Order: sequence, then C-alpha cells, then structure tokens
Amino acid sequence: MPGGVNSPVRAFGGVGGTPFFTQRAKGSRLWDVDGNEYIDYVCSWGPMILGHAHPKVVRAVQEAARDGTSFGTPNSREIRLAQLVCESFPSIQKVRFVNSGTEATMTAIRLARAFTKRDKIVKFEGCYHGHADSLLVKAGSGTATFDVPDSAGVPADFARNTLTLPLNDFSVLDRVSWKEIACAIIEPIPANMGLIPLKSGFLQKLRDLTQKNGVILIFDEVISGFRVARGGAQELYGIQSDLTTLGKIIGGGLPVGAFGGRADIMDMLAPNGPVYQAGTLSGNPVAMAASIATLEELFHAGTYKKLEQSSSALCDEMKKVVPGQHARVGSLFCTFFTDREVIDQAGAKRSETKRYAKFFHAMLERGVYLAPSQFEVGFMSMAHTEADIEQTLQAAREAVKAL
Ligand code: KE4
Repeated sequence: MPGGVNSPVRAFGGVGGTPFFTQRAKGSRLWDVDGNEYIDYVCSWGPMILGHAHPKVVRAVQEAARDGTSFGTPNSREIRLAQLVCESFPSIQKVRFVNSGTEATMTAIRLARAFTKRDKIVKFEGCYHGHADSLLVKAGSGTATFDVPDSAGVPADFARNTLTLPLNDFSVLDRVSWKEIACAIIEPIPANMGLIPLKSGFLQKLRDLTQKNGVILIFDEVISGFRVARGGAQELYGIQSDLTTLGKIIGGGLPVGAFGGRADIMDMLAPNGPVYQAGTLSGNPVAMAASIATLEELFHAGTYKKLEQSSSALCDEMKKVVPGQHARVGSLFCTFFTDREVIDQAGAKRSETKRYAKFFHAMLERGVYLAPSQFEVGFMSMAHTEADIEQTLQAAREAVKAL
C-alpha cells in the first residue's frame, strides 16, 4: 500500500514518526497493537461523535448484517435515514446517499453545473471538499484568479474552471463575475486548515451574492453536519444553502455520504433527470443501520449541551496551559502554534508546525492522541469523561513543561 496507508494524513507526514496501528477502540479510547492506550480526539476524523463501538450502533450493524450486507435494491432503512436527514436540515427537500464525502461534493457540483448551465465554480482557499478533480486546486496569487492544479493528474483545463477565493475577504467577493458561476462551495465552519471560523457576515454576504446572481450555494457540512447542531452550521448560523453535502457522522463509522437540497435541483438527478450519478453500495442496509442508530442516539435531548460542556471544559483550560491561538466551535477545536491571529490559510501556514509536531508527540507519549497535523482539528465525543479531560490537561501541562 503506497505509504502503508489508505489515506495520506494517517502516515504522520505532518508530525513525523511512525503511526501506531490500532487494534481496537471503545468509547473515548483507542488501543494499538502494542497494547498502548490513547484518549482519542481524532474520532476517525469526525464520525465517532458517540464514541467508538457504541453498543446500539454495533447491535444495529450485527442485526442488519444477519439479513444480508447489500441488496442493490431499495430498502426501508434508506427511507428512514432520508426522513432523519430531511427533518434535521429544512433546506434539504430531497437527498441521495453515496459512500463518501468526496462523492457527495463531486455530484453536488455536477448538479449545480447542469442546473445553471454554467461551468465555473468558486471555492475558498484552505477549504477541503474531498479529492474530486475540480476541487483539488489552489489559489493563484491569493486573489480571484483562475487556478492551478493542487495535485498531479488534474488537467490544467479542469482547474481553469475553478476560482479559489481567499477566506474572510469581503472585498474579493465583490470582484467575482457571479453570473458566470455555477456554484460556490464552502465549509461553513472551515476545519481543514486547522479551525478558522468565518468572520461574522461573510457567509450572509456569500448567500446574498449567490442568491442575486442565480449561483447555487453549496454548504459542505461533511464535518459540521450533525456535529455543531442537529441541523449543522445552517441551524447554528440561520443561513440555508441550496445544496448541502454530508458525510462522517451520518455513517456512524461506516461509509456513508449524502447530498441534498432544493427539489428543483435534485430532480435533475438520474433516473428523474439528465445528471448521472450511481453507486453499487449506496444506501446499503448495514451502513444505513449504523447511520440510523447513530443519529437516533445523537438526537436524544441534551446531547449537544453535553458536547458543549465537555468541549468548553477542555478548551477553556487548554488555553491557559498551551501557548498559541485557540479556536473552538461546539465540539470542534484546534490550537495554532503561533502568536498571531489566524483568519485564513496563509495565517495558518505561519504556525510553527515543528512545535506542533513536538507537542503532538509529547501528548501521544502521555496517552493522548491529537490530530497528526496542525491543519486538522480536534473532535470531542459523547464518550469523553471528566477523567479523560483531566488526564488530557495533566498531559498538556507536562508536555508544555517538557518542551
Ligand atoms: P471523504 O471523501 O473523506 O469521506 O470526505 C471528504 C471531505 C469533504 N468535505 C470535508 C469538509 C472534509 O473534511 C472531508 C474529509 N476530511 C478529511 C480531513 N479532515 C478526512 C481525513 C482523510 O482524508 O483521511
């Protein structure tokens, strides 16, 4: 396997050293094949908001698997999950399930291009939306310029249709020829360059400009969906997108992505309309069972309040212990190892990633697993206890002293 991994960030390239191999996980803990135990703040990059191996999820998966793991036909669990998604996100009138966040964003863009008959799309520097070709591009000079591929193998004329704008820059938004743009896709809570909340008013301005110019607004809520609120960032900020992409939590640890939104756009999708999209394992009963069990457990009253309490308990103390720029939105958090405010990717890149790497390893040695990259975020789960938080803070005090 190239790099010994099936996803690059797992190779510890951002922090150095050799990654541990996980043997099993339960609640807030991971155990590696050498028997080391860690408090886990990566939570499989977001999905494990209930904690690992939640009994209700495991039981749901076991029961579903006994009746067959994939039919390739409609099944009732798909309907139940679709109801849960549409009840959670008022902007989602129709939804389709896929197997990853990448499939979701890739298809949402195809739909927007078909609906508007425009080819150009807008994304924002530092926002990551999976590895579809149109989205693996980066800004030219940091203003609204046509872009260059960010990965080998992406044809230049692919990137030419993607405009990347700097985040939190209001004036650049006014310089875009929006009438040529099919869609703007954004993480409403940017969490792929560390955590950089949008400046107040930025999202509303983007909503207004896209509304006025017939541009489809896509909220990529693969991380924020079901994380910061039942209805994601659109519930938190009271701003609705035309299309929404979901992933991670929605699968409860199994491969599920989703995209949905306005019925007039979604009805362009095959078999109803001319936009093709398909998937052998989309909506398979075992993944659907994990999703339904996860969301039904997550939607119990008091869940988001508890997540908020444990996240603030950890982060309010971490601020006092670890020097740096601390950011938190709900149960998403991150510390930039820099003394300057971070409002965009350039600012994030000024962080001292070598110091972050030393802190990461000092915490790992003390049984705490943080994201193995300064440009990722931490995730709190319902399974993290006060004892976990106290152990984490004690490890941080020792790590800072050691460094
Ligand atoms: P997946 O294809 O990895 O399921 O989802 C892609 C994606 C889409 N949108 C957002 C906002 C995302 O954060 C992601 C995936 N996130 C990465 C890193 N945060 C997952 C970890 C990995 O790539 O291994």
